Amino acid sequence: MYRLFAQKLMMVAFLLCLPAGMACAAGSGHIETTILEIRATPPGMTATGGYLSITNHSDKDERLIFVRAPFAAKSEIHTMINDDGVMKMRKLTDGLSVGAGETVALAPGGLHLMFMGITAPLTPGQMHNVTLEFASGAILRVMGAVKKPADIGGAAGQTHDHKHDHKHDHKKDHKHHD
Ligand SMILES: [Cu+2]
Repeated sequence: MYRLFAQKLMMVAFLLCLPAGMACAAGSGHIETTILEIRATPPGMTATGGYLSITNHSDKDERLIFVRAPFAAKSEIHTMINDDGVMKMRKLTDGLSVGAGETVALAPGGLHLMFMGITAPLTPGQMHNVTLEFASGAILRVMGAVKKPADIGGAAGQTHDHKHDHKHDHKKDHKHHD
């Protein structure tokens, strides 16, 4: 009887964690994110990028170590490096550091979540939950909105001048190979 009650309590605790951008681990709530923007994919394209900002409100350094998306076989954290004048994507094998009190922005042309092994096209307007796991044990379920490439980052006050650069970067992203 008591055990059943405890299970119910845990269920309630779990359900309370569901709203997007709320951290779920015991004693956390220290991580906040913007809505995740996922780049739409045309049919046949199996990899795409996701962008959001992550803020660590605590006084301890935090690290994003794992990403899970229901629509992708594999999700990674990538950065862009300049390799002799050629921009290339690199997996962050040790995760993404978010220092105490810091905000890290993932945006086209730089840091991004890389979703691979996508079997069905992601079309603008779709919403998908994506799970972010941090080194402290904090687990965050964020709401991901699929958007056209031109619409990504629009809320951040991008100008028309930047659009050219973004398209350029997207092409590079598409060349992603394992
Ligand atoms: Cu990538």
